[in-house]
Formats: sequence, C-alpha cells, structure tokens
Amino acid sequence: MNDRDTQVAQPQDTEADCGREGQKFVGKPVRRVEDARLLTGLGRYVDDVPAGHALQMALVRSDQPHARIVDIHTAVAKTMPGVVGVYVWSDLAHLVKPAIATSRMSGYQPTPIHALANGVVHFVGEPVVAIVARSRYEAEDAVDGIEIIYDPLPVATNPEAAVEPGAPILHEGFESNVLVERAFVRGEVDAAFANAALVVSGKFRFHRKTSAAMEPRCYFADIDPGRDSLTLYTSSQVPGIVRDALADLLNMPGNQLTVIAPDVGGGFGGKTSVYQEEMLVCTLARKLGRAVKWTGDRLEDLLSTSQAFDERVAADLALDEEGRIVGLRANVIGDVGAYSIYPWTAGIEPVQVISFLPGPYQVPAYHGHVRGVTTPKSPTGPYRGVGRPTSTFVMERLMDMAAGRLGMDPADIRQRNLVQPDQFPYKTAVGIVWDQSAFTEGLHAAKERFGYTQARVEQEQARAEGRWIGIGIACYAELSGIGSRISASPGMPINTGTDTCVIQLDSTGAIRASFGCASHGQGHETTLAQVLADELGARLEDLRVVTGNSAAVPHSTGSYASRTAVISSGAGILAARELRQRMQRVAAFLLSVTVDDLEIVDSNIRVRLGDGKLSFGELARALYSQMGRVPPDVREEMCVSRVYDPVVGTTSSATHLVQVEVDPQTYAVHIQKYVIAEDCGRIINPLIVTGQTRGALAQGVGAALLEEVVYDADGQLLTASLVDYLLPSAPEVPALDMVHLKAEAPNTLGGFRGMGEGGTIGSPAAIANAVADALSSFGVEISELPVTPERLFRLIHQSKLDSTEE
Ligand code: MCN
Ligand code: SMO
Repeated sequence: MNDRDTQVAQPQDTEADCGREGQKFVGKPVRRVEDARLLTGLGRYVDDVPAGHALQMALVRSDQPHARIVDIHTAVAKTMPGVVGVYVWSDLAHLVKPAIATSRMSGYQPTPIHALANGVVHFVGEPVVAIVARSRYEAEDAVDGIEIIYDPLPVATNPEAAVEPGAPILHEGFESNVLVERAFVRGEVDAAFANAALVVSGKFRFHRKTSAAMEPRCYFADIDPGRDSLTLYTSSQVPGIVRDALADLLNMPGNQLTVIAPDVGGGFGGKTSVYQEEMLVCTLARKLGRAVKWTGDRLEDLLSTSQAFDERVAADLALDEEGRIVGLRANVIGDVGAYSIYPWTAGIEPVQVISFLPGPYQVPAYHGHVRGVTTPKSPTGPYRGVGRPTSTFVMERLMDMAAGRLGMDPADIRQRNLVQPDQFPYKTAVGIVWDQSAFTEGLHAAKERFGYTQARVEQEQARAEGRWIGIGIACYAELSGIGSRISASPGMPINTGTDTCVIQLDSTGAIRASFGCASHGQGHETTLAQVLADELGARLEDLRVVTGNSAAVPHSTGSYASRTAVISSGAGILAARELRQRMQRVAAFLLSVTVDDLEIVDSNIRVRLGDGKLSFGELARALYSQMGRVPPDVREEMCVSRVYDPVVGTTSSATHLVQVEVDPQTYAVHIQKYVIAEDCGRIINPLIVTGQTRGALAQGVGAALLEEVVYDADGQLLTASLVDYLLPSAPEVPALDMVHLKAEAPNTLGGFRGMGEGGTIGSPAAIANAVADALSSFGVEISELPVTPERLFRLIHQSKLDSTEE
C-alpha cells in the first residue's frame, strides 16, 4: 500500500497538507477532536471521576535523606477526627510485594521499592506512613499526629564521591553505590586518539530536572468488595504496565483489576513508572473494602515524582586535519537517585547517554563507559528525550569546539561527518541501526530556512557594535517506535515492542477502536482516528478511539518513547484493513455484487459503478438484527484484534538552528530566532506535529536556561516550589519556524516515525552552542546546563580575571 520511493526529502511548509493520493485524513491538519472537551473544562481527569464515597489518603514522607526508622508513634493520629486507619510497612507487608525492576545487565543491582519505607528511608519525600480518613482535610491534619524517630545514617549526595572507596553505602548489604555499569567499545580507540590531528575535550554537566506536569499525580482505587475487583483510575502514561505490575504485586488476576488513565494533564516521562501511591490506594482499598483516593499536591510532585537526567560526562573527540571524526571517548556518571525505578531500571537514562552519544555522525572508533550511581534523592526515570538531551548536548558542544579549533564553519563540520544518504542503513558504533533518515537534508533545509549565510554576516556586524549575538546548531537522531528486538530500556524485564488494536462494528453501526496507548496530551484520539478513517473509508466523526484502559485490550503498556504514531497506528492499520474486508464481504452478499465492485466512502459501502449502497448502520442491522438476511455461512464477526510489532523501530532526526543574544547587563539569554528541520517520516497530522515540537522546544528551553532541581549537600530538596524551580513561560519560548522533511520510514507500516520527544533533544544543545558562540570573544565554553545568568556571570568574570592575570 505504501509508496516507498519518496525517500528524497523535500522541504515543506509548516502546516502543509502532507496527504497521499486517495487519503482524506492522514497528512491533513485536522483540528484535535479532544480539544473541545479539554479547552472548555470538560476533560475528565482522575480528580474529576466521581469519588464521593471514597476514603482519602495522606502520606507522612521522610524528612531524612538516609536514616533508620527507630520508631513510629501513631497513637495520636489514630484518635484524630475522621481517621479510619494509620498504616506502616509492617501492616501491609503481607498484602503487597515490593516492586523490583530486574535487568539482564551484568552487575546490575536492583533496589526493591516498598509501598511504604521498610525500616530505612533513602530520600527526602519517601512515603513512610499512610493515613486514611473520611476527608483529605482530616487525613492531612492527622499527619501532624505522627511522630517518627529516625537514626540518621551517613550520606554521599555527590555521585562522584559516592563511587569512591569508603563512601557511605546507601542500600544496606550492597558493596557499592553503582547500580548499573556499562561500556561500549568499537574500533581502535587509543590508536585513533594517538594519530589524531586534533583532540577536543570537555567535562559536561546537565543538572537534574523534573517533569512538572500541570496535573500532579493522582490515584483513585474504586472497589467492588463483593467481587474483590478493583478499578484504579490513575494519572499514568502507562496504565497497561501499572495493571500488570499491580496484578503481580497484589496477587490479583488481571480480570479483577482494571487500570484506567482517563484524561491526563501531561506526563513528560514522569508518569511512566509504577509508584508507591498506586500500590497504596489499591492495597488499602482491598484491606478496607472501601474506595481510597490520593491526590498529590505540587510539593509532593516535586519531592517524589521521578526526576530527570543528572549527568556528568567527561568526553573527548578526535579528528583528522580535515575535521573528520576519528574517535570518541566518554566517561559518564549518572546520578540515578534513591531507587532503580520500575520497570525501566536505573539504566534507562545513563545508558542511553552513551548509546546515543555518537549521534547522527560517522564515528569509526568509540569507547563509552557509564555508571549509574545511587544517591539519597528522588529516583530518576524517563524524561522527554531520555539520555539524548544530554548526549546531544555533549556531542554538539564537542563538534563546535572542534570547528573553532580547525577554523571551520560549524555547519560544514557537521555536513562532513553526518551519515550520508548513500550510507543508510548505517550501523552506529553501539550497534543501533539508522534506517534511511534525512540527516544531511535536515541540516541543509534548516540553514536555508534560517538564512544561515546572511545571519552570519549580520552577526559580525552586530558584534562589531559590541552585541553578544550567537548562532547555534544541533543535529541529532533518535530511535522511535521501538519494536520487540530492542529493549526500551536496556535489559529491563518487560518487552514493550508492540501495541494492540481491537476494532469493532457494533449493532448500532458505530465503530469503536481500542488501543493500548494512553494519551496524556498528544492528541491520539485525533491522529489514530485519522489513520483508521482512511483505512476504513469512514467519516472521522463515526469513529470512537478508546485509549488508556487496560481492560480494552488483552495486553498494553501505554505512551512513552515516541512510539504511538508508529506502533499503535500500525496495529490500527492492520485491524482496520481486516474489518474493512469483512464488512465488504457481507455487503457484497447483501448487494449481490463482488467485493471488487465495492468502495467505501464517507462511511457508506457502495457499488462503484451502480446505485447500490449500505451505510455502516444498515450493514450492522442486517447482520446483527435482521438475521434472516445474512445466512450463517456468510456472517462475519465484526470484531478484529491485531497486534503490530515494528521489530526494530525507525530513525527520526532533526537539525535545530537558533540565534540568541545575551544581555551584557543581566546575563539573560534571549532567543531571537529558532528553526527546526525535522524528519518524522510521513506525517499523520501536521498541526499536531508542529504543536508537539513547540511544546518540546519549550521544555528544552527550560532545560537549557532555567530548570534545575537542587539538593543541598545533606540531601534536602531546595527547589520545593515553582518559585524556586523555574519553568519557562510564554515570554521565554521563541516563535518556531519548522520544515518538515517527510522522508517516509522505509520499514514501518504507514511510513511514520515518532517525534513527541525530538524538540527536547535538540534544543538544549543548540542553545548551549549559540550562547558559547555569543561569548566566544571571552573564550568561555558552555559545559554546564542550565546556563543561568549566574553561571554566565561567573564564567565571563572568571575569564576576564584569567586574562588580566596572564
Ligand atoms: N504524529 C504525527 N505524525 C508523525 C508522528 C507523530 O501526526 N509522523 C503525532 C502522533 O500521532 C501523536 C503525536 O504526534 O498524536 C506524538 O506521537 P509520537 O511521537 O508517536 O509520541 P507518543 O504519542 O508515543 O507520545 C510520547 C511522547 C513522549 S515520550 C513524551 S515524554 C511526551 C510527548 O510524547 N510527553 C508529552 N508529548 C507530550 N505532549 C504533551 N502534551 N504532554 C506530554 O506529557
Ligand atoms: S520520557 Mo517519554 O514518556 O518516553
């Protein structure tokens, strides 16, 4: 069905029509069908699910980073008004197992996560006591009635100190704080460095982040006590993973446990893991035979939602005299926080850093080494881009440093080193295979749209006037729509390579398609309906897309890792094709023609060269109600389930180009112009792709300039409110000009590539390069993000001091 010959990338306008011949919806800027509800306050989030009958839970969280729990006094709280129960770990130990993220990686140390701390606390914010009361108000009040006696234990909050011999060990019985260690070696790295014309080196740091979704985490366990069946409403990106995990931890069959993610107000990776509070509301609901609800507040979110990449990277790049990469070396320490998160493990972020460090470039020799180190801080987990914002930052800084030393233009050095069109499929130094993707075309298109050559001329003039103007480029590639051959996180216990679509024509003539994905802002109700409508010949409004309900399909995970456009669409295409054939076979019988005589247009099955036609409703009535019209041997079951596995996945790529001006008074960075040329394959909905990229760019601007989770040396969180943790707002987010390259993915059904994360992968690197370029006259390098005014001030003044001393 798919043309595979449209590999040559052509720049297109932002909201261009990207459709194919004969396709009414895919490729069109269809307005998001979910927005009418979401923008008028009619969205139904967990907190909107009627829960008047539920008991409310509040938690007493550890105020200690690492301590033995000596005693917990609960007597006072238990007598407080409205309190139904007060629970510590020993009250629940026989009801819920700890979540353990196992891994096949050698030397990996798993850390069990208990619903409530089991004897020792490992970070500030860890749940220690659960209080259930009639109202949240009373539950919160009773928190003050709890007294916990701790015996503090030593801490190593700095991961570099935590790996030293003799450092205090965070997890009892472990021999080291290293939870995961991995290395990739390809080629003769030492020889490459020995013979190189130029070596550039840096020590990079990307500070800790948090997802800061607008809706904090919220869980409501409703129970049908007579059947011992539970429905968990959860603000999760992965209701399928949560269902499977809780079924195991609570020892419940999956048919007794339904996990529903209704409307979810953002996740950005922070809602991809299984949380203690999810275990708690379910365990307590079963114990009490009553519905139990927990609603996180912003403080709890900042304390306990999984955080993001806290990486230290020492890296060297070796080049020949023409600026060709000959070798790359990196040593990474990732601060993974207190626990190895379920199911992704502590490897998810740090291992991805070294997996993707070579980026879209030809790197013949590579040695990457990483250690994921546990420290008494909130656990880290997936965050938009996973690993690649850091690896792109490091690699793209090194490329610019090399260009500077060789007197080359930053665009030219990239052009020379990118994997060239005739080299695809290209196996990277770590064994990832890039299928055909518009790497060089992306760089070229971004330069054209940006007016790069002219911008460099204007930059020189502005500099002559004393202005601090810089231009930054970043190129990256990512693997999206990862299928069953590659683990979404190395060595993790579950495979996430498929999605399922169950599609049915019901007796009213309506079509419902259920998927295992779980939209939390991506607009899946629109994009999946576009894909199905084209396959079925249906009108968009005749389709209902159901996502985020673990009971709707036999196996599901959710939405993360830019997978839904590839994997869920693929399942939808397979299921819709089969349903269409079945509908056509029955219709052919009813209309006394052959299947080949039929077409389906606007939800009508009609005879191509005649008058006969049947609406979906008429077909359903004939089949389900007027049984005499369709004899048993002609009847078809109008419910189809299909699983799609893209096996390896596909390569998305982009070039970001940005111009910034640094204010010499305030040291604030102003973004003046931003262009992204991206290849996400065939586009389902250009409005959504542009919107996703804008949102992801906003997140990348935050990561580059503002956002930083800060813990003090004792492990106390200093950025415990949004006054201290700075999110970007409208004035900081630049206007974005986009070029869509649309090089169809050669090996996915539909030709789509994922793109939900890309904007966050390229932007920190591009902005860092632009700031470094703006300040090149001071000889400062940007090796730490976010590049806050304070950091810039220090860098510039240090460099001024250095030059006066010389
Ligand atoms: N799309 C398209 N054409 C393509 C590729 C994608 O029209 N060629 C559309 C898709 O159909 C989908 C959207 O773009 O509606 C994103 O698709 P995809 O790249 O497959 O990513 P997922 O849907 O799997 O979403 C996950 C991704 C991740 S990993 C994070 S993190 C993230 C993101 O999506 N978090 C988000 N986007 C977010 N958007 C919002 N509003 N909130 C978040 O928390
Ligand atoms: S960090 Mo996105 O949920 O994979």
